[in-house]
Amino acid sequence: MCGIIGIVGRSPVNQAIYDGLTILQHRGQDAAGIITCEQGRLHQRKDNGLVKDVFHTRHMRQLLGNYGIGHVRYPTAGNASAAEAQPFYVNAPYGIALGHNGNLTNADELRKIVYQQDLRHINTSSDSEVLLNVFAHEMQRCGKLQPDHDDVFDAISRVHRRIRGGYAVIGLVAGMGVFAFRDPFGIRPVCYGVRELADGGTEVVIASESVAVDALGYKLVRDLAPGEAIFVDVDGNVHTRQCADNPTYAPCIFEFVYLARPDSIIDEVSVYKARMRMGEKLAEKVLREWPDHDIDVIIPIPDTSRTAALEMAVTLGIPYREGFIKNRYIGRTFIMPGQAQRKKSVRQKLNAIDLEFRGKNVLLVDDSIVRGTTSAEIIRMAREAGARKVYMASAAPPVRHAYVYGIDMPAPEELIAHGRTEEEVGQEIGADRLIYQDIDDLIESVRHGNPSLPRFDCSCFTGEYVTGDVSADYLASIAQARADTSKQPKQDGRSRDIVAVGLHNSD
Ligand code: PIN
Repeated sequence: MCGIIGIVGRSPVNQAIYDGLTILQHRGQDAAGIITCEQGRLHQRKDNGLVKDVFHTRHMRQLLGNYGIGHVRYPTAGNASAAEAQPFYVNAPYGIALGHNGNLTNADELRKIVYQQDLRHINTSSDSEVLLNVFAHEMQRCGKLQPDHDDVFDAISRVHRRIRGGYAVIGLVAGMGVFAFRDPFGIRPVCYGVRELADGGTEVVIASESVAVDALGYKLVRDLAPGEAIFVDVDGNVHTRQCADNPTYAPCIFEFVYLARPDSIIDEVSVYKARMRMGEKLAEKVLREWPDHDIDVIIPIPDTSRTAALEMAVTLGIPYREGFIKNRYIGRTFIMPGQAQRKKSVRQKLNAIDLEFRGKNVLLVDDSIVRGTTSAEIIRMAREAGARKVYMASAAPPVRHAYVYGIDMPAPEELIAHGRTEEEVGQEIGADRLIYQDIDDLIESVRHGNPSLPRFDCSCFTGEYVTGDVSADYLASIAQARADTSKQPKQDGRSRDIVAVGLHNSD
């Protein structure tokens, strides 16, 4: 999962892109990058690290220009070196920069074609660099010295025909403007907003989530439709066009479960409200299947699950208590390598308030159970704090399958629910009872906000892949790639020489 942003302003955009990336930081804490354009010249800064650590004053001073794009990365494919921080850049044709959120399921095949037929060199193992070169090749085919937005849209239409997967792309053509497009299933989110200036000018922002649009002081216009593209020229004129052959909505439901910020609205559904409904549905399931329950108190496992847990408590008429306090200075546990480290970090991250547990039957609520390591450790902590019985509820159904559209989900063998029944998972994590959300209830929780959404990508729960091209061979190859990567020592990623070819990368 990654975050993307692009801004066409009437004054320097470096600070606004930086602020936007900080707002989108939850979508990726691994690397960050910005490319701006000033009088046809591109300026770039990218590196591994959080936004606040990648951009120093000296970098910001060099990111000149009134339009630009930015990216925060959470690694999904390839390795995690600084050379693979995004956006990527090619100097032919025109000077194009591009970053994306998602994953291309035919990246390996494309990589070969880009090399053998398009005669282009790919310098990293990132599928974003492949995507950039596919786009650049398709732009080259228009053959004009000064392309216009129709040429960009024609190129994007051809790109859609060549690439597969889930992707939300942000890009920039030097001297022309900023463009973005969304995969034909709308798996990954992207929206845009505008701001009218007092002098009559318009500024435009395109971002992964509406929270960035709001917080930067823009008015949300709408989400891009599946397969749709937007082009904003340097004067702030907005052009849009449907560029996919058979677009159909199937947004990723995991955005609503956990990935997106609750204050975002995706595809016209409030993430916050969707999480509230997940809590309500889960409570209804408890009442239906366990009417004589003996739950004394509902305790969320912070942060994401709070919204659902509170709504569960309200629906069940049971007290809600913040029994775990989170150290806000520690990052997300699943970005730390190794099970032992993950276990230890749970205790560094969360501490129990014993009084809220002592002698009580507690229902702990989490947004999802993935590896189950955190759940098992937290259940132990609840018992140590004196709980009589510890029940567990997950606002999402069992995660049993690989995720191929751009979330760094563990391989199936590492998923606690893979090959296990719900009861077995409950035993494995040490819960006295485990309640999972039903898939239909999860879908209904989200769809309620926008009944026109025909379906969702629920692949990690169901094993059904909406793009229809995910074969058993592909799943085996990504599992193998994951296993190989985990054997390699993590690069320190300081090989910045290859990121700066033909472009000013400030150090
Ligand atoms: C944590 C959100 N959420 C907690 C992410 C843990 C699965 N985990 C997914 C539960 S927070 S595990 O809100 O960002 O703090 O099942 O893999 O152990």
